[in-house]
Amino acid sequence: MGRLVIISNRAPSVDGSGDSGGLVVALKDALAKDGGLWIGGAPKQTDAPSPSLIFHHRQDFDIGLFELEPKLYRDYYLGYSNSVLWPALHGRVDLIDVQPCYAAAYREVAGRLARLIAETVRDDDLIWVHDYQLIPLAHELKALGVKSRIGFFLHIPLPDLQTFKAIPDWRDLARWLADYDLIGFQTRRDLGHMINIFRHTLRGELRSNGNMGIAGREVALGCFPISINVDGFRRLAAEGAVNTPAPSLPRLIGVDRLDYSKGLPQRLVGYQKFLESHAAFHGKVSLLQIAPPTRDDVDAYKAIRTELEHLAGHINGRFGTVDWTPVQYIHRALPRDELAVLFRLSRVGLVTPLFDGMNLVAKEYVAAQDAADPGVLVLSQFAGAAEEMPEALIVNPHDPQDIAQAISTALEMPLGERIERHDALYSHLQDHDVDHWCAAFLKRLVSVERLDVDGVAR
Ligand code: GDG
Repeated sequence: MGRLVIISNRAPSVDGSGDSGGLVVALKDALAKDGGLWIGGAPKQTDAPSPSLIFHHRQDFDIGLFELEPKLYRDYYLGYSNSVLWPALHGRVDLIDVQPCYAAAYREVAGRLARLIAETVRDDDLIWVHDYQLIPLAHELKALGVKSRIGFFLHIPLPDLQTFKAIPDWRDLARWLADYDLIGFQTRRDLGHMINIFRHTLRGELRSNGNMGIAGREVALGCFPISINVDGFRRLAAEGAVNTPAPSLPRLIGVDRLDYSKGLPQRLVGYQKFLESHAAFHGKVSLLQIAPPTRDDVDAYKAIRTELEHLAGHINGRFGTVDWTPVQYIHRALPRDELAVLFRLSRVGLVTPLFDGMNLVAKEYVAAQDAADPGVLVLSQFAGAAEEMPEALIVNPHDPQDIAQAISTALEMPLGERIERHDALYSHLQDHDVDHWCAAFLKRLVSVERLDVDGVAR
């Protein structure tokens, strides 16, 4: 077996700084094993992009950076990826902004990237492509004669067939997906949607091994819920909390990129409902919402920021007193270690997206808790994490009454029940951490039998 080659829209930092969260932590060990390579976009785009990958050697793995012209990058990333695919795949077809130059840029980037990758990969390398920005890559690589096994993991949700068909290029997207050897999803929900889309669009047939027969070949599908470094995050929280005073009031916490999929206005409306119906809690609880900016060049993101700031101001104006601010809102990213401590010292974690592939904050909140006096997780039924975390208080994020009720249940939950729920959540997480996720995907990719529909090995 050759190297593991990871491909994503953004490459990790060349010097290893900023490796503390997310994918890099998840994949580092697997990459370090056999001299792995990570190919991803350079942090800055340039008017004179390099015609080849720019290689950097890190101690743990190699990095190959690709550069794009700023206009092409905008149309591919802010345009097609985040103004067409992101809203559509999150079920927000009302927010899709279709411009012909966006789709052209998306294909152009995949085509160019494939040519760069084809120059460097060998047949026995294992290629793992990440996320919606790069769906056409396997198609482009195969057209160039690349023989490596290619897997794809979708970090965000795949919606149902009707919603999927709102994307003008939905047939192409389905075909491009079918060119992978293995497609991984966060949830059974998304996997079911893929099966349905393949059946309808490409006459896919589900086989007894769970793979689909499509256009003369077999595509493997699987559900691989992503996770976090559970032990590492628990330690970060526990060690940081030693020298941090507990907040003066029981705290509710929310931590989300400021994105319309995260249900932030709905969460604040739910909190407002709670305050309306629970006067006894006035002055006795506070909500800390951390919502760092993201993609703020896209109009829909400007709108959600205005809406959230308006609501936070409204709640504070309506309920606040000289001594009490019901909502603390921070529109900035905080360091990861500070977040871990804030999670640990918050009585309730509010994770209420309208639609989310997984939602790592839900897992981080649970991992950060003090097992002897844990807080309570309130979790949207539409977060992928809900499939694995039934011991959370599961809510409908569209129903403010439901959120209000869950907040009050969480705040009043007896210690015994909090411990019981937390124990169950934590022990599941311990057995399903990020290493488990990575190993499960790669094991499946390596073992995919590459058969054509007649059962003949390719
Ligand atoms: C996509 C999918 C899927 C947030 N604010 C700060 C900060 N964060 C960190 C969180 C968490 C991460 O960012 C966010 O991860 P999520 O999973 O919650 O959401 P997305 O960014 O939308 O990620 C999602 C994920 O991919 C992985 O597959 O779960 O469904 O949408 O780790 O803690 N980190 C720091 N400061 C902040 O202010 N340091």
